[in-house]
Amino acid sequence: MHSKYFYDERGDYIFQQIMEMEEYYLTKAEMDILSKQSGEISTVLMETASPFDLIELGAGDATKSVHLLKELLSRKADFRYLPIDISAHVISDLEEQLPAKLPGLNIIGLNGDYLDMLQEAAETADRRKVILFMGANIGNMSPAEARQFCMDLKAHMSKDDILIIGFDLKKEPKQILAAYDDANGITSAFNMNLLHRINSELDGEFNLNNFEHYASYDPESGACKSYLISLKDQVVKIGDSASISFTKNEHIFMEISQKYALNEITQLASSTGFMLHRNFFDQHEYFVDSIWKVG
Ligand code: AVJ
Repeated sequence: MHSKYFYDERGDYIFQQIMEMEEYYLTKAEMDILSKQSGEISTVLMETASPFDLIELGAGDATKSVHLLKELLSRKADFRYLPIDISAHVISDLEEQLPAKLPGLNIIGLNGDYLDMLQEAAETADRRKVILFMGANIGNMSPAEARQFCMDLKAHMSKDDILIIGFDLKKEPKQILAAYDDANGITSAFNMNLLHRINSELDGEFNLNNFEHYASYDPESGACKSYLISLKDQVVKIGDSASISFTKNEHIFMEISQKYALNEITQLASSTGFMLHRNFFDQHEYFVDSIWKVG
């Protein structure tokens, strides 16, 4: 299942609720980094004096990047902000709301897939690029997919370009699991929304009561995975011609949220052609925003 299918309007809304959950430490941790260390991050971005495009992959509501944008504006950095998001309304909201919050911000929103839009952004300008890929969005890829994605990013980058990439770190397994198996069932609703989407957009007949959310975390591989488990033998029609049969306890794999150890991040950078320049941690060291440079 490609993670982009989670984020229709309802999915965006449920994800907002996830970010506000007590158990979901990731957003708070990255907010801690951006709110306290945007000054130092800006210094790194401005070490080269030339103008740049700040391209954010999966910008969402940009509540974290706002701190960095503020800092760059106050330092009179010469840059444009190009948020990329798969949700059209996310992009139109940003274009509407950010300039009011951040006077002087030059913003050009791009709605679409990361790499397509990155290509488009690269074609419109020959300025150096700073790419933000935060929020542990890379966690939705398997380690092999993440490696391929970093190589694809690298192929779109040139000398003096910078990548800032957010990883959720391996930590106490119970803490990780709780973030994806919350007491109020919000993560369950996030997953169920995909069945709901199939029902409404593809004329499916999933009965959501016949499935149950199940999350697992494997401290060895760092893979946190979520599934929907069929509660009985059932056949689900989708549209006029398709049907899927499930046996009792059969699983649907929904999502991976991969966790990384620091040495795995260093290894990922170097094996995909980057140089790890600096790591920024939150106060608990739950999360890292890692700055990678192109040779
Ligand atoms: C948006 C990929 C960072 O994996 O933590 C949260 C998505 N899914 N709870 C994550 C998600 C279920 C989230 N990312």
